[in-house]
Amino acid sequence: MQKEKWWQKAVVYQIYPKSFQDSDNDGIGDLRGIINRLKYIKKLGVDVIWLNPIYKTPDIDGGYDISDYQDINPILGTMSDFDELLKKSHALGLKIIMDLVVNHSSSEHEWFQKSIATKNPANKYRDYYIWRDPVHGHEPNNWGSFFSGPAWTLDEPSGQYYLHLFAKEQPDLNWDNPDVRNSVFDMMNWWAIKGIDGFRMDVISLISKPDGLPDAPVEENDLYGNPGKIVSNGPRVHKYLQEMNHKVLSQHSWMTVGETTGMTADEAKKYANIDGSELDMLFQFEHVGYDGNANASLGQFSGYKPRLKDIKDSIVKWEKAFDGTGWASLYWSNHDQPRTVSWFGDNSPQYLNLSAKMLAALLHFLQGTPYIYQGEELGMTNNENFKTISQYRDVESLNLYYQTVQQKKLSSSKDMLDYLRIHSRDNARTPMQWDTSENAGFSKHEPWLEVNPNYYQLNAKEALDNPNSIFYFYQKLISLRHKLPVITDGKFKLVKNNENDNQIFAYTRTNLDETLLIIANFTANTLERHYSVPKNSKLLIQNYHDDQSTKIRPYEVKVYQYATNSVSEKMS
Ligand code: TEU
Repeated sequence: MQKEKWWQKAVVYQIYPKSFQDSDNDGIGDLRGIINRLKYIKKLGVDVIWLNPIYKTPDIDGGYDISDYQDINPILGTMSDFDELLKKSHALGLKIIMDLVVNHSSSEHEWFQKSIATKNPANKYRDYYIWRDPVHGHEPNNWGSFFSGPAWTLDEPSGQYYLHLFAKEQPDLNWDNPDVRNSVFDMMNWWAIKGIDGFRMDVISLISKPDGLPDAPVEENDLYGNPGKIVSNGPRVHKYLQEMNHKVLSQHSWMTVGETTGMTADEAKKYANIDGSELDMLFQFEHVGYDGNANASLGQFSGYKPRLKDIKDSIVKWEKAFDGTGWASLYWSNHDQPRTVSWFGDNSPQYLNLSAKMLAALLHFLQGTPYIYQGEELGMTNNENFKTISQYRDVESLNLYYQTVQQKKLSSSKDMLDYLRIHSRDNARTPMQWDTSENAGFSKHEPWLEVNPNYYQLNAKEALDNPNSIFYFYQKLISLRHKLPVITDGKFKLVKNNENDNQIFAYTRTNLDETLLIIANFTANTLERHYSVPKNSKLLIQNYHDDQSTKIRPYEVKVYQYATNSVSEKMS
């Protein structure tokens, strides 16, 4: 058994700074806004804050297009604001991890500006990015960008194309160039000296492109090949991450989490191996990617609720995959996903509180490090008031809308708006709802993205005044994780015969001393189930006020705790 690492007991709170709290009333959240809300975060009880990118950026993609990795976006504040945020967080016992976005930079980054200036081989920056000659007068291969259109843009003066897996303003860095790697590692060490506590690494599974950049498979109805299929887990990705580990990560007691698309369990174990040779853990997307596949050509944008069976199979698969060999990140949502309670739960007034708590408990008793996305602790929902395309700001949603409408993939643009209302990334990015004052207490200025009108009922002030709130439920889950070793080290097991239950998720966590039995109803129906619970067991946490034993009410979750050796005296 390896020695426990600090991040194995930690809970992370994710902040999307533009939407958290505006301190200077320009309509955009900022670092001083976060400083002003540290007490709130501390009250929730989390250990770590993950900040989405706060660096200098033209902000084409929510700051995931960085023009200076060692400077702060002036709209969010200054470097001295950042230093103060770090110092004040540390004083409260909160660690800070930053976003590391190095698969690509912004096209306004000095490296790219020098790269595009001339193709003369004496220009060392040309090779910082991925440039290729046209093939038969066209793009070098058939890859499409994840944000619609081709993944190549022609630079007319030099006659070459550069690669961008995301927007054309996000050129991909050439990780095969050792100068690029060393520049990135130096930059990471510069942040280490500042005293940060780790990095979340954006699309890190995409950094090593396949040799020869071959064409990618084209899905039905698509104009371009999907590079996701062949770029993820490229030939040298582990070599580069081991080099990063050697030159940077191993020198610090950080936590690192890789965002990895296109992940398999075998690959994942290489990235997040417990031997510490690469990263500590990773985000994989399987459990958030189910949607009933109503319209395959729209991929993630089809709007059908996921089935519990799929989610369960995926969670079980990943818990087992990492058991004793790696470590999982546990999350329902982030800045790219719909709101947890709207997608996985039921955001009707009747069931919002119950289903948000059920989802919280189900996730927080799993093995791994849980992440809470800002506002999830309040049960913030998708914005059902998004009705026209002009209300959206997200580049992915806008590009998809215009491409779909242009290509007439859907019968009407209204269908696309329906899809966006369910799945657009802007659902997660609406401003944090603090109280019932103007703009939910987020800003006195009109916010950069409109506030969800449900803030009158759903806000932090209301939650803090209500002992039955979702906020206090999360607070309790976090404190249980800190107190009970079984939540960190217990073996995960699905309850017998639960595999095919499409309504209830029931599992146990067991260590030598104690066992937890988690029973969660994913439906709005009252169900009858018989689980064996030892006589002397205690109800550790629940979202109803009493226990009706075999009756499991709508979205009910209950967690029993008992001594592991009492299992033998079980009664039905
Ligand atoms: O997201 C990577 C990623 O896989 C996205 O394409 C994701 O699948 C999609 O946004 C879901 O709707 C990361 C960041 O989290 C995202 O915000 C950035 O836009 C992207 O990388 C590019 O840096």
